[in-house]
Amino acid sequence: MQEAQKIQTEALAQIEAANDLSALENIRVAVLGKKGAITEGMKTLGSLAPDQRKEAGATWNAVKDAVASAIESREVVLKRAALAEKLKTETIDISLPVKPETKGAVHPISQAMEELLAIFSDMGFALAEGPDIEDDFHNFTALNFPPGHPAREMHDTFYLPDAADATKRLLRTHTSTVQIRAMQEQKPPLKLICMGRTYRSDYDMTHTPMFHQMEGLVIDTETNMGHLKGCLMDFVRSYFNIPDLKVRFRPSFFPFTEPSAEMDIGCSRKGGELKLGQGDDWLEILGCGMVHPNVLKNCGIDPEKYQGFAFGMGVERVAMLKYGIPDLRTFFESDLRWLKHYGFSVFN
Ligand code: 2NM
Repeated sequence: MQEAQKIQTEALAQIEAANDLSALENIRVAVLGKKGAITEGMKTLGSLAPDQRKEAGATWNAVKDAVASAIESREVVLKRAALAEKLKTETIDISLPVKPETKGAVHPISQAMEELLAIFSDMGFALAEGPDIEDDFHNFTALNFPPGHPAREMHDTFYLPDAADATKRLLRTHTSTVQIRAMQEQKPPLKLICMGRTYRSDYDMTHTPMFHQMEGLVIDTETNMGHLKGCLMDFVRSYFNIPDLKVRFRPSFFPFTEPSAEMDIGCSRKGGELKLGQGDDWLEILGCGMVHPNVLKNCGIDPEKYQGFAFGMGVERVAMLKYGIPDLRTFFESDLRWLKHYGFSVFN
């Protein structure tokens, strides 16, 4: 059995000295491979007497395990070093000046969010911000999605590994999480908007796994559906630059508002061409409603004293309508020719 010990000692020394993954692989083949030293050693077990075989078998197995685990640990170290080396050579100095031939432009999403912010700022709304990585409470529970409610599944949520304290973490499926945080942290009256990235596991002609939302929230003692209608009518007329744009409200459902509605704007689809502010057809533009008393309660606001309205829209959708961009997925292809065509000047 000195043979087995000798092989182990030598192999462990070689493994420790291996400087790259291919050297390590050569050692593995030489020791554990089909014709490797340990494999050959184990083949001799058959010729031993039964009592000797038991003891020798245990020794060879222990040697085999020790060598295999040493190779595994060395492999982790070498892989980490190889990655660190790769990262060192692949760094990009983002402080370098851009190449003159890759002149950029303001992305239509950024442009649309700037325009939305300007309009709502003028109306007295403040901008609120919050994290993209959220927890189940802020994304669902506080918004009156009961546990096990099918709407939770409908959102095609991207879940992350649970936090250390076992809270369920996820990528926010809507920006309402920001408004929940604002209601928890601030005292009414509130008048704020939020906008940013949202995530749902969905990909087809009209859905991308990441998209942008803009939402608004107004809370005060007397706030009612009339305020909601006036505010949103002013908004679409200003955003689309059509002073007499017609709107209509249709009943809808969201867990976090009651009553809930969808707002349409007047349009024409004559000859297959969409024209806003003309004809007598309708186009859905946003969702809205009076904040559900449960939502207020969940955020520490007394629904007997306060009430409010909220609304939300897809930034890609309103950008496509305003700028005439036909295909949603092109927003995320990083195609410079597309950006040159649909992008905006920084100085505009
Ligand atoms: C929508 C439609 C209706 C909404 C509700 C809230 C909150 F947090 F106050 F409850 N934020 N946003 C809301 C209401 C969003 O998007 C289609």
